[in-house]
Amino acid sequence: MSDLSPQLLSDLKELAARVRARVLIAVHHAKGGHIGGPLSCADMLVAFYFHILNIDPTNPDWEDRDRFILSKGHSTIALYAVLAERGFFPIEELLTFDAIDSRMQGHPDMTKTPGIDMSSGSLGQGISPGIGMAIGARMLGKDFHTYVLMGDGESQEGQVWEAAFVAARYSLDNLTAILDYNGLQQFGWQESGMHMLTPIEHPAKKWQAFGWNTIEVDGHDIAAFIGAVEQAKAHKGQPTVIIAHTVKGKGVSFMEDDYLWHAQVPTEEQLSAALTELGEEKLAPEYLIGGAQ
Ligand SMILES: Cc1ncc(C[n+]2csc(CCOP(=O)(O)OP(=O)(O)O)c2C)c(N)n1
Repeated sequence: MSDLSPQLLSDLKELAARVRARVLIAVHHAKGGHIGGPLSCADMLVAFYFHILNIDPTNPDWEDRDRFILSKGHSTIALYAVLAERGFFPIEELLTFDAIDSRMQGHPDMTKTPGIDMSSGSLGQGISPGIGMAIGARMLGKDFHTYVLMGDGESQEGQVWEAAFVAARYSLDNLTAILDYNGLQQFGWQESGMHMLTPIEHPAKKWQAFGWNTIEVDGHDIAAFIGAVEQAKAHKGQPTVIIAHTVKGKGVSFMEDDYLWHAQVPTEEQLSAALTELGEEKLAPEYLIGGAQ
């Protein structure tokens, strides 16, 4: 467990609520986008960009920075919200999400957006460039760390396991993967109601079989998550995967644990209710306040 001050922890929690609100507002404004996945990883992204990563928002291409790859690229609106809060670009730009020619594309584009270390969106492809970055750091004698955040549905892609095998083969202890283990993906199956079988069962055993060190943690407990990352960085001789137990749609009760909120645009009423639940009514766009009256 990390020894964060109570004040810092409370600031990070507040930030995570604000990031969730910004995700909902941006998707509502764009009339399209993902919600469940971004809300699932919001706490971890805040932990990374406000505490863990060695980065400089004024110099996003600083060559000694830690690298972060959002392999589950469909969750990028949460990453944009965190990057905006961290000062990589203006908050207002979030409202250009998914618009033609915007830097806030529906999936992250490293050639467009400051702070994005790798383009992604086609699931399964994030660990491979993460391996390249980790080997690159080793060859150049640099001590930056590379992190890759991926989904459990994403883990059905074969490339994930080819990459897992290679990372262990090279003993890449400067590479940490995070599995956003929310147990849902894009669709459910009728016979199981809102649920489907967890995309990847017993992930720790599987990653261990591929030669990785594993740590399990609650992905919404920011202090515990930061502690898990510190443990991962301290582990030598093997790459580590942090299996973060999460809830898809976390933070908004009527979106939680329901695959139908994977990618759905909230109505004005739903957005209002969600912002109230998050304690972020103050962020509600004017048209929404008008609409709700
Ligand atoms: C190769 C590929 N196949 C399908 C998709 C469409 N797709 C986008 S998100 C998603 C589900 C992802 O589920 P998961 O990785 O569990 O993410 P989360 O639940 O965190 O949203 C799918 C199938 C894609 N982006 N890439």
